[in-house]
Formats: sequence, structure tokens, C-alpha cells
Amino acid sequence: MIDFRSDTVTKPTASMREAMQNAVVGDDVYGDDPTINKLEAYAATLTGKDAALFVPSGTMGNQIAIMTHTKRGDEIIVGANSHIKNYEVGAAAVLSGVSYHLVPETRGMLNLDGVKQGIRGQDIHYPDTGLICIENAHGTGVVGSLEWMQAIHETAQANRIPVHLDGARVFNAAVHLNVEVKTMLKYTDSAMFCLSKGLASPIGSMLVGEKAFIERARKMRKLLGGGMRQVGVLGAPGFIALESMRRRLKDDHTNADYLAQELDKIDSFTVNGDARDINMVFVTTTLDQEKLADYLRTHDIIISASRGETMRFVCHNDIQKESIDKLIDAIHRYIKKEAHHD
Ligand code: TLP
Repeated sequence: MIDFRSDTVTKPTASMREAMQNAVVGDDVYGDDPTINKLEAYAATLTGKDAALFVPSGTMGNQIAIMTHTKRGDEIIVGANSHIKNYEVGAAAVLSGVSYHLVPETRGMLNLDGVKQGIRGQDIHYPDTGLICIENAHGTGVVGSLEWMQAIHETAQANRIPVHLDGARVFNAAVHLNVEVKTMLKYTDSAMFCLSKGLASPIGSMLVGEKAFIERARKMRKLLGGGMRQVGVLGAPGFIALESMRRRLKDDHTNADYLAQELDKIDSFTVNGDARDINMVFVTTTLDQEKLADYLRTHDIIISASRGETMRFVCHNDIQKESIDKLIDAIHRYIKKEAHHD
């Protein structure tokens, strides 16, 4: 199966499976898992933060960050199109008891004036602003600039509000910006990034930040039931993801460029050229998405047809240039077949 739905679908590589088999493990709730300790130390060094915490998912990482930074009744400033707002089941309201102050994004970047207006200051009627959340790379396939991150951070610091980065794909963003992740993270107090997306580890994300923040976050992870035992079996592929798989993300971006170029040649597809910074290609199509997806599945190709007008194709470690050629060829055959039916 060639699966274009997301980079979350990546299977662990052979060396990851071998590392899982041979992982030295211990009880991580006691802090006794050497493989997790090594992964957390490496993640902290790589991101220029004091400490790191391995968490089961990106969603849990973001939610632990919100729980740790805020108190009940706070308001968090967050993008109207962000994952934290739209795709985390409203968890911040449920788990942290915070409300969302939505700010529009332009190319994935929170509007600075909107953030400034969103910090409402002191009044007996107002909730306190507990946190500003940004997302980079943004789920809409775009990467925000360092200058924008710096401007948000300066505003936040001037108001003594922490900034959390949902950096599920921060390594993709760093590749696009041609900087190190630690350069981006200078402008955030905490960040979550996923090992299980383009980095191809089967499970897990990291939360990074100051030592005291991570200590409190570790307790929040336990509260949520995310304290795991011999979890080095997941830390071992996670280390390979961080140490070596991040170096190949550029290939996914190049493949996505190729996919965008080939889809754009087909009359029934229009590529959104403004959302072409990372490993994702967003298109609109005049074709019936469900029928196309059903046809492709019979040719061992999976695409997602559930995003309304817009379709998303994602390149990753299990997609090569030949996989893209197969997809394009199958789409041509589908269009020909449909024309015969008419
Ligand atoms: N994104 C998934 C879906 O949930 C949409 C995907 O296929 O892209 N932040 C961002 C920006 C994300 O894109 C995701 C996952 C998460 C957080 C959550 O990570 P997980 O799935 O590990 O909870």
C-alpha cells in the first residue's frame, strides 16, 4: 500500500525494529529507563532546552504543556486554524479548564496585532492570559518565519506570558527555514515535537522546556495516565528518528515538490502553491474525491478524501518518486475510465 494520507502512517524502519528488540529498558516512572533517559537528554541538547519529556502522542504533549503553564479559568491565545484548537477534542477546556482566545493566522502565523489585542490585561471581568500557543510548521503546510516567532516572543515576554510551540513538524520547518531547531526554539518557552510523523518512529513525541517546567510536566503526564514503564522499546526508535531520520526530511520536501508539479499538470487538479513549504501538497479538484479514493485503493494507493473541498497529500519515508509516478498514472487511468462512462 502506498499511503498519502499523512506522515503519521510511516512504518518503523528495519534499524528501528532492531533497536526496539535490543533496547535496554527499566521502569521509566522511577526514572530508571536508560534508553528514555538518553533520548530525553539528546532531545534537550538538540533543541537547546534544559530538559525533555517523552510522551505518548503530540496531543498529550500539547495538553501537558497547557496544563503545566496555566491555571484553571485562564484564557489561552491560540490560532483559529490551529491543531490545539481544532483537532484535540477541545481537551484544553476539559483538562486544563481554560478558554480559547482565537486569533487569525496569515500563512500559519498568528496575527501579531491580534495577539496584542488578545492580551486583555487586568480587569475584574477578564480571565488571565495564561499562555500563547503557536504552531510551526503549521498544519496548513506553511512555515512561519523566525522574525514572526521573535515578534510573538517579545510581546509575550513584555507581558510575562509564556509561549508554547506546537512543533509537531518543527524539524520540517527547520529544513524549510534552513536553520537549526534550537534557533527556532530560542523564541519559545516550551515546545512539543513528534517522533512519529516524518521522523518515522512508531509512537511518541517530546516536550521540551526549562528544568522546573519539565519536572511539573512529568507529574501532569502521570496524572493523565501517561507515565509508562519499560518504554525504552519506544525510546530506541525515537532516538534513531531524532538522530538520523531528521537528516532525510529534505527528501520528503523534494518529493512533495515533484508531486505538486505532476498534479498541477492534470486539468482537474489545482495545487495551492501558497501552501508548499514542507512535505504536504494541498489541492482542490473537480473530481469526485470519494470515487477517486475508492478507485485508487483497488490499486493499492490510499489517499484521504475527507477534507471537504481541499485534499491533502503527504510525502514521507515510505513514499519514493516511483510511488508518486504510480499515483499520477493511476489518476490518469481513473480520469480516462470516467470519461468512457460518460
Ligand atoms: N496531526 C494529524 C491529524 O491529527 C490532523 C495529521 O495527520 O497531520 N499538532 C499538529 C500540528 C499535528 O498535525 C498533529 C497531528 C498533532 C499536533 C497531534 O499529534 P498526535 O496525532 O501524535 O496526537
